[in-house]
Amino acid sequence: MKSIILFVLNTIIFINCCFGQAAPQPYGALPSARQLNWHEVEMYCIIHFGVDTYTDKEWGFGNEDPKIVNPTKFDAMQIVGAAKAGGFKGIVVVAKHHDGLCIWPSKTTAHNISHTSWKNGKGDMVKEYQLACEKLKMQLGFYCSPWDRNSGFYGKPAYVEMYRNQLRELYSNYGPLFMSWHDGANGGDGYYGGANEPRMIDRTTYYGWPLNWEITRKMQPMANLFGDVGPDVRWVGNEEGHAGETSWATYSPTAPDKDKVPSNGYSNYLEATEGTRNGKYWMPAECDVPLRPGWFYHASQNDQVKSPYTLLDLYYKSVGRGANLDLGLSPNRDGLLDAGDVSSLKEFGQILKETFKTNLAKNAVFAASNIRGGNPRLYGPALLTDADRYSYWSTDNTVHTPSLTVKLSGLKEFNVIRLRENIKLGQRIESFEIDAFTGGKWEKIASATSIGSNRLIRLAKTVKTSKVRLRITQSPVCIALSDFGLFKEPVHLSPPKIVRDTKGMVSITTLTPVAGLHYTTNGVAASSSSPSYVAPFYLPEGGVVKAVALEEGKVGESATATFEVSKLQWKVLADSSGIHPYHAIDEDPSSFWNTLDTDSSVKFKAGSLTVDLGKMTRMSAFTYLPRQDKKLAGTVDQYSFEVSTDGKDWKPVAAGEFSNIRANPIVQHVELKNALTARYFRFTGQRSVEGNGIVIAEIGIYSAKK
Ligand code: FUL
Repeated sequence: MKSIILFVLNTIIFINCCFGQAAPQPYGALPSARQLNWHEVEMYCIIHFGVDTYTDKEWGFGNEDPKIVNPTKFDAMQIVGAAKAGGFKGIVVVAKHHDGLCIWPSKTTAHNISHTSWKNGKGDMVKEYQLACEKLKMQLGFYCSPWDRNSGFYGKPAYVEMYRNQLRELYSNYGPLFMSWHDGANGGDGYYGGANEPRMIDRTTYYGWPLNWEITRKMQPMANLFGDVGPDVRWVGNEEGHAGETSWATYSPTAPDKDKVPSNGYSNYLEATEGTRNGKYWMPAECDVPLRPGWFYHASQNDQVKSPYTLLDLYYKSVGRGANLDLGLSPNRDGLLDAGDVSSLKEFGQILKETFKTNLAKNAVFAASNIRGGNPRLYGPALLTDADRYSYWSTDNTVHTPSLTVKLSGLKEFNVIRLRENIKLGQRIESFEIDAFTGGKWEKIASATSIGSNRLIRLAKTVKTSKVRLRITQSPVCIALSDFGLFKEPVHLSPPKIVRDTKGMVSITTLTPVAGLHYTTNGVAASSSSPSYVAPFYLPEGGVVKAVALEEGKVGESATATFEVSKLQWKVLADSSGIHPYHAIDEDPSSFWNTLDTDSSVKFKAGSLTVDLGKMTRMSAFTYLPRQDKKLAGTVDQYSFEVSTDGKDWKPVAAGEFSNIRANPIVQHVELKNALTARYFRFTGQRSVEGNGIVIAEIGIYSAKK
C-alpha cells in the first residue's frame, strides 16, 4: 500500500515538474466570448443625431415633423473616421431615440428616415454607418430606445411587438453587431400618436426583457446587451464617464423595492459604479459620457467640447478601472462633427498612442516570490510583458499574496502603471501595492484594489528608478496576472484655470509657473498674440473668456470659461417659497435652496423663486443647476420662467422640459426666444423627478447669446 502511495506521489511530482501544474481553477463569475471581445474594444462612441439636432433639445416629445431633418453633408466616414482617430474601436448608433424617429427605413412605423427631407427620403443612415464601419474596421452596435414618445401604441402590448420588430430589422440588415444598447429612461409624457398624455409603464414587466434578450442572442450572438441590469454590460450609474476607484466586473443588480426584480430604469444604479465583489454575474461597467455637455448637438455648447486631456482623464477613470468608455458624439445639422470635436478626438488619440507606445518593463528581469508548479514557461512573470493578453503569471494554490521584483533594463522614467488579470479565470486580486527603489530603499508609490481586465494608475509625479516591486496584498485564491506595464505620459501644458469671484473679478492661473498667459474676451481663440494676462479683471456682465499658457515656446491647451451675469447685486424676494433662498444665487453649486417637505405624505407642490437683479439687465438665456449631491428629490424637470420690469406685471417668456436631467444632472441652459431687458425674473419648478418640492442649486442669467 505504502509503495503505491509513494508511486502516486512521485508521479504527481514528476508530472508537475515536467508538464507543469494544472491551470488554476477559475474564480467566481466568468466572462463570455462576447464579453471578452467587449473588454478588448475598451472604447467606443455613441452617436446621437435626429430631430433633437434641429429643435435644440435633448429629448424630443414625439410630435416633431421629420421634414426638419436634412443633414445635407452627412458623412458617416467623417464621423466614424474621427472616432477611429481618437483610438475608439467601435460605434453605437442611436437608431431611434425617445422621440421615436427611426433613422433607417423601418417597416414598423411611418415615423422614419423616409419621411425626412434628407436624400428625398431615399436614405438610410444606419446603412451608411455600417458601410463606414466596415471600411474602417470598426465594430458596430445599436441603441434603439424602448421609450417611444411618438407611437400611439406605447404602453400597450402592440408597441412591444413593434419594438421587437425594430430590433429584428436592426439585427438582420446591418451585419454583425458587438452591442445592443437599452437605456433606462422609460415612460412619461409624450405625443403618443396625438394623445399628448403621460403614459407610465411597469419597467420590470412591460418590455418583456427576457424575450427581447433571447431575440438578440439568436440573431446577434456576439452583441453585448447593455442596460441597468445588463445582462452583459451594466450602466455605470452616472453619465460623467467614470467608474468607481474600485470597480468590480461582477455585479448583482438590486431593485429599489427590496422584493422586486430589478430592470432597466428600475435598479439601485448607484451601486453599479463599484459593482459587487463576488457578484452573481460577470457584468462589467460601461462609462458613458458625451464629448459635449449634452448628447445631441447644441450650438450653445460649441465652447464646451471636452479637451484631449479631459478625455485622457476620463480614460484613466474608465478603461483604467476595468470598465469601458462610451463617448457621445453629436453630429451637427449638416450631418458632420464640428472641427473642434474632430481635433479634440484626434489629439486625444495621439496622446494615447504616445503614452502607451513603449512598455518600459518590456526587457526587465523578473524575480517572483512564487511561480506555479515552479514552471516559468507556463506560469512565469516573463509572460507579463508578452503580446498575449491572456498568458499569465500564476502562483501555487496556497500562495495568494506573492511579490515580484522587476529589474528594469537601466534607469527608467515612468508615470503610468498598467496591470491586467487573465479574466478568463475570473477577477481574483483584491488589492496590491507597488514600490520603487529610490535613494537606496524601497518606497511605496502606488496602491489600488480591483484589477480585472485593466488597471491603470496615473502617478502624481514621474518616477525615475531601475527597480520596481509589485506586492499582491489580498486575493482569495492564487493569482493569474497577465500584464505589467510601465509607461511615460508625455509632458503637457495644462489649460489655465479661469475663475470669477463673487465680486465679478476674473483671474487666470496655472498649476506651475509659465512664461506667459494670454486671453481674449471676444470669443476668439486665445493665442500668443492675444493680450497678456497680468492681473484679475472685472467682468460683471459675464461673457466668454479664453486663455492659453506659453512655456519654452510651446502653446498649451486652451481653456474656455463662460460667465453669467454676476449675482453681486441680486436679491431673492420675499414671495419666494422654501428655505435658504439665497443658496440659489450664492455661486456655490454645492449649496441649494429647497421647498421639500420632510413629511413624505405631503403631495408635490410647485415652487417659485423671484429675484430682483438690482437694475435693468439684458437677458438672452437663463440657467438652472439641479442639486449636485447625487440625490434626486426636488430636481426640476418641468419649468416656467417669467420676467418683469417693475416686480408687479409679469410676462411668461419660457416654459418646457429639462430632458434627461435625472441621468445627467448638469446645468440646464435655456435660450430665450428673444433677448429682453428686465429687472426681475421668476423661476417656477412645475414638476420634479422625485419628491414633493423643488431644489435649486444655482439659477443664472446670460446677457449675450452663447
Ligand atoms: C439616456 C437617454 O435618456 C439620453 O437621452 C441619452 O440617450 C443617454 C445616452 O441615455 O438614457
